[in-house]
Amino acid sequence: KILIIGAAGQIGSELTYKLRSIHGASNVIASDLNYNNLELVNSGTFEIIDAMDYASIKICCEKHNIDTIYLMAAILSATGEKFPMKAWDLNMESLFHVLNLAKAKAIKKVFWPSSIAVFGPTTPKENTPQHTTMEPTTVYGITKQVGERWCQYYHEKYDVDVRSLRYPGIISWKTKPGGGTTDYAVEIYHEALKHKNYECFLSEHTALPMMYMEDAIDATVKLMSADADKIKIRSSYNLSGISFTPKEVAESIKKQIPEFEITYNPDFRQHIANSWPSSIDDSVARQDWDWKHQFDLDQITKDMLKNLSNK
Ligand code: VAH
Repeated sequence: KILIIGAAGQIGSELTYKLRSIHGASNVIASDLNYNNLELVNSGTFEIIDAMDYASIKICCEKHNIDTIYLMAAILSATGEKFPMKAWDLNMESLFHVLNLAKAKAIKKVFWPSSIAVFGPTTPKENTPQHTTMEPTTVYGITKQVGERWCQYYHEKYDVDVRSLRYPGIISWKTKPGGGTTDYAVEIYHEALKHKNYECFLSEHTALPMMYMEDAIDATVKLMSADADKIKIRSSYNLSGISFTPKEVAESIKKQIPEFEITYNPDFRQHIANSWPSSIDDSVARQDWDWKHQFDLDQITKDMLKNLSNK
């Protein structure tokens, strides 16, 4: 059975629904410290787990006969800059707990998300390659870089089957993201519908790698179901869909809502965004396990506005 830690989060919640549709609801246990998402809590087995508490994770695995864990709990880039040691503690302790359960053969498989935040200002910005200079300047990015090192170490030293993706910014409508720098690309759709204008906290030409949630979930399912011998990268795979700037997403929205207006008022998150690549080369993921994204910007815009209007 599958346990999702951090199931109430932006990716965790959609991963829960998707994995339940594939494996059956009774075979996917959702867990989080936050139990306020009643749709999620009432959609199947839900356990309250603190990702930093090894005992509660271990007990849950024994209780539900878990063999695979998706560790989706983390403090993201913007919040991590406000609470550096909390971000380090949560992001690292939770990873060690899950890797050590796998090392002890208490579970068989682990998914752990990395991020384009592993890259820094000295990384080539365009079509950032799988193997390159990585000097992250955010606490979140540091936890993802060192987390990748530990994933590769546990795979090579203890034969742990841990798999990982360097997610770009992810756009979705079901569950709001929390504390990220790419969150503007979600907020802008909510504001476009509510107020027909949006004050963007990044400057208009800030290009960042982005992806629609459906693509991110498909990539995660594809990676985790691939034969182990196809997985050549045990740190974390570059993953990319599209790249766009706030100006480009505003133009895409204007095609649907002509009177939409955007203004720019960059805040501390501009410095974080400036340290990240503007586009990613994910050719290694494409060749190793046949990855391909589907959604382009206008398709994302149409799907976001349609679903947010119906919500
Ligand atoms: C963040 N959404 O903004 C996350 C993600 C690449 C960005 O890691 O921190």
